[in-house]
Amino acid sequence: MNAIPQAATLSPDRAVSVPAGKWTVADVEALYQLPLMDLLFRAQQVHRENFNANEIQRSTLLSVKTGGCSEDCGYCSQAARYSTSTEREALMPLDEVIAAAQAAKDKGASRFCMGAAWRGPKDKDLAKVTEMIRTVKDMGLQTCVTLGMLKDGQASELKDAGLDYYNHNLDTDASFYGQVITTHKHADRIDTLGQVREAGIKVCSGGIIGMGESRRNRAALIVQLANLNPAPESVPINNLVPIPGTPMANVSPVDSFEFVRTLAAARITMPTSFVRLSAGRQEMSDELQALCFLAGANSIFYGDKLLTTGNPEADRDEALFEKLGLRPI
Ligand code: SAM
Ligand code: DTB
Ligand code: SF4
Repeated sequence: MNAIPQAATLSPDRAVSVPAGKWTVADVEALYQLPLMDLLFRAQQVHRENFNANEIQRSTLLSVKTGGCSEDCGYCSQAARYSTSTEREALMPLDEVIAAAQAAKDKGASRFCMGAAWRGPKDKDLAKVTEMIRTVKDMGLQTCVTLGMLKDGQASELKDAGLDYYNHNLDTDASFYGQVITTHKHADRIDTLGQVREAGIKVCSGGIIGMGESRRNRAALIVQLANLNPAPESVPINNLVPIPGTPMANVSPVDSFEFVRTLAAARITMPTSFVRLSAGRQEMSDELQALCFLAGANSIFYGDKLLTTGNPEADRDEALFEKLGLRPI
């Protein structure tokens, strides 16, 4: 009988500890190839060395500027060029943001994340967003915004307003990026992440699984995230929510176990990061979500809406946490 089997191509010392910036696609493909039970065991080991495995972080999302986006991201309901059911709206007034943040706080969220459907913020828009950040921060919530690509100086304005996290996803492997998005480049995303880091803001960056990418592309995305030095503090892994009217409306869904393996690979390669089980949770059973937590996911989006699509009701999450003995942090 095997003791703890190793994947043939992953030497035990690399599996235990790889210095920051040093993961290879072969390493991560080898993780994917492990028998599921071994992969989950290893993910749990890493998770428990760095976190309390029964605790989970909760962020609530609010779309403060919906629709009408200039970009062509093939998955997105908010791209102006696709005929989706999402209508273009103006930037939300501050009082509505405050009401939503208060409701999120009352429900127990620790972080409030405000999203805008922009290629990047114009300076006059950024002034309004910094006012939102200051107000939400004063309410005692951690703050996060996702506004697209930043220009020189904008990250420090966000930092001055008290921003804790900036979300900017790499979304997919650099070599697959051009098949999903043509209006900006993977390198532009890396550049914005560099500006965020430089300004002293924590990085939230992850991707989407199930866009027709290969396992190698998934492994490469994980490597590109893990090799950011330092790795993002928060890593949202989204399962594609297919949006009618977008080019990805009819992509075949990824196998659930492949999604679980992706979370485990993120956990092992980014041991001290919060890995967030993000979009796609509404379509998942309680049992599949439990498997995702077992693979090392320790954060969720909390509240009945993501940006334009649905998310499980807070009551369903509470009931699931109760059944699993998970405690919010
Ligand atoms: N416009 C900004 C940007 O692109 O960074 C911020 C908002 S954008 C909607 C934030 C992220 O939402 C995307 O990077 C993508 O990872 C995720 N997302 C958007 N539509 C999605 C979908 N249909 N399924 C899963 N994730 C999605
Ligand atoms: C992230 O990685 N996922 C969130 C948040 N960051 C901004 C957005 C998910 C959007 C899902 C599709 C929608 O609701 O429009
Ligand atoms: Fe615009 Fe962001 Fe949607 Fe791309 S993902 S179309 S940049 S809102």
